[in-house]
Amino acid sequence: MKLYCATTNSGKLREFQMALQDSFQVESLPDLASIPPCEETGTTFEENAIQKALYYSKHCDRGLDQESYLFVDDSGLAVDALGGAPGVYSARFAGPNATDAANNQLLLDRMRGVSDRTARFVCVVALAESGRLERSFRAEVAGRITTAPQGTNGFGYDPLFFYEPFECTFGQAPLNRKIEVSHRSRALQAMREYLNQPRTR
Ligand code: ITT
Repeated sequence: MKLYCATTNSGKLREFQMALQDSFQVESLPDLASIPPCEETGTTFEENAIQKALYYSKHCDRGLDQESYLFVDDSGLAVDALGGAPGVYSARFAGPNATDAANNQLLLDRMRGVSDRTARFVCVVALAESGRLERSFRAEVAGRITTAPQGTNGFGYDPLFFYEPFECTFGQAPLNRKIEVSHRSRALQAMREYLNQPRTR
């Protein structure tokens, strides 16, 4: 089965393709660059994921394969000592169009002197077809925030996210190891199991 995805984040796209490569052909929605970006006005990952999935899947019925779903992910970092921030604002923590480096620096500034450094990455994957929501899938992975960036793998907050079982940050772990345990791959695994079940459409 072919699955279309819609994301403007190349780090996510790489992980989608890696995590699903054994089961599905994952392709970026054709003409994504010409579609105005979806506004994300929700206050939860679920709301934003569903908003994006419904928006982009409406563009999916123009000449694409009949039996194709589109999925998106809305994800972010929730830091306990910051009351769950940056949360749904993770991509724009340091302002609209903020770079990963600026977001990471702001997070380090906010966490200076804070002893409780527990955090989690959260991902909600929403699956839709022609403007109709099929289902959404949520997953998390727990870690803690370092006091300086470590590693250059991955994207976003990966260099600041220490994952105890690996004894290193996601920025230091090879991508294939992150993909075994991450919030994104767990949510995608739930979607894979759902799509592999017999169902009526
Ligand atoms: P799309 O909406 O186009 O998919 P986006 O980057 O704006 O791209 P989100 O609104 O879901 O996506 O924001 C996700 C942000 O959360 C992302 O930019 C990172 O800052 C952070 N994030 C999510 N997953 C991450 C991961 O696996 N590693 C590091 N940072 C992550």
